[in-house]
Amino acid sequence: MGHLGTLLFLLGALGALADICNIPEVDSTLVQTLGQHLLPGMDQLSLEHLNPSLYVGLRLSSLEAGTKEDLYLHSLKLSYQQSLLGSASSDDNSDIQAKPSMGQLALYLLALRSNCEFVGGRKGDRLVSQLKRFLEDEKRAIGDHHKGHPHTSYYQYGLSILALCVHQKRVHDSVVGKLLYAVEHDHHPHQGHLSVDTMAMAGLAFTCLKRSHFNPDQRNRMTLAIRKVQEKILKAQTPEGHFGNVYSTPLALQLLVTSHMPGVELGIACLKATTALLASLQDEAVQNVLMISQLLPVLNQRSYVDLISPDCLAPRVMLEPAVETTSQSQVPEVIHVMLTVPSVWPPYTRSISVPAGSSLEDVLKKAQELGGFMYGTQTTLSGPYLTSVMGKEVGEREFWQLIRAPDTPLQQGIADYRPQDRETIELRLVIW
Ligand code: B12
Repeated sequence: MGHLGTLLFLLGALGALADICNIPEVDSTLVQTLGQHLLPGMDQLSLEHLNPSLYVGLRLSSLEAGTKEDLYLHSLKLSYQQSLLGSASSDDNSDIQAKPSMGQLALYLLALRSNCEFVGGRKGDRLVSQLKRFLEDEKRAIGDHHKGHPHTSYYQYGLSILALCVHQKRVHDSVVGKLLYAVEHDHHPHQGHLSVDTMAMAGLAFTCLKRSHFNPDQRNRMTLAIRKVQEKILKAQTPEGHFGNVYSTPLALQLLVTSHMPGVELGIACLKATTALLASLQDEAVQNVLMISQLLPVLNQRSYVDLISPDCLAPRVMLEPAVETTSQSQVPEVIHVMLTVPSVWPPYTRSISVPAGSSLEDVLKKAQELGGFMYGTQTTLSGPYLTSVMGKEVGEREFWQLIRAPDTPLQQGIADYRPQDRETIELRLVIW
């Protein structure tokens, strides 16, 4: 009987280990290398290039960038306050600089919180009111019967609730209710699916609300919604181990580390995901600053929910600039990429020659130089976003999808994706 007791105790302990998501300690050199990708971006201090997500990622990581980091936060404060609260004259049409979106304002609030600041004072209160107004507008766009869509996305909707929550600002049950409904009815035939990233963000928002004891009347619904999000993320695990794809895995892990799932082997799924993630990092698949900013907290066993009470005194290691390596200059090999745009009239197809290692953006630039092709981009936190092709600007809920022929959507944007020789890239106008 004694032996059985010990056995049961051991099994219980193993079970407990298995239903929580532990991220193993990661090689510090790898973390340094990732962090180094953030440094050049930290010298770009104009509103268009400032990236609050970068600051949040760094503060929740095991790395620090010393005075650079302080200057960055200072610039964020100046630019965001000025553009969002600026004088009335900056509201007229002469103001060419776009105002930060709802999601960018939310990320700015997360950045403040990651420096252990609570948004406050007259200016802070106005920012909070703005974010609440944004959410109210989105709630109206979704509509009483949930037939509409937010102007931005459910991702930004969840992010905004999360940002208000970590600042201990409450939102009305009806606002939270829209996100709950979206998660609960994810298989709704007319609404499409929420991506793993969006689900994870919603789960992080609900987790924050629950931990803060906000919206008590919706507590049970939130518990069930978190469970649904966890299940959906686990179901999306690929044979290699990623949740969704390599780029949604960081947020998915952020959500899973905040929770446990009785009766489910969460520990194993997380271990598999971390192993897959580390393999992708070795292959240098994650170079995008925004992606690194979502990943660094996970590698430090942190998530955005930790911003409820961030630890600003936790020791962090100084980020050292990368050592420049001089590569032998060789005449680069030329590759040929077929660029095709069937969704315009007349359809466009042309083989474009570029040096090997060029990005898709280089291919588009070259095609434009050659004539007969035109494109336009918008700067976003993820990099240049393709907004127009052959003069066709995207309408509401449309986007120019990047596809590797015949039908594989790219998992990177035009600046990061590097086509192979003889590859065909299609730009396809689709509804999302
Ligand atoms: C919502 C969303 C979309 C929406 C954006 C429209 C909208 N009104 O929101 C749609 C469905 C259209 C979309 C399209 C694409 N997306 Co997307 N998207 C997201 C998501 C879920 C949230 C983005 C967001 O709102 N961020 C918060 C706000 C505050 O930041 P922002 O910079 O202001 O947001 C804008 C940009 O993110 C931009 N955007 C959206 N996706 C992408 C992708 C790239 C590469 C760029 C440069 C910009 C961009 O749209 C946002 C709204 O304006 C992220 C998930 C994530 N983990 O970040 C994926 C994500 C950024 N997208 C991704 C990808 C790959 C794409 C596509 C390239 C897919 C494709 N094969 O065509 C295209 C972009 C093509 C193009 N035209 O340049 C990847 C990027 C991975 C990477 N390596 O960087 C992510 C991380 C999803 C994933 N896990 O794979 N996306």
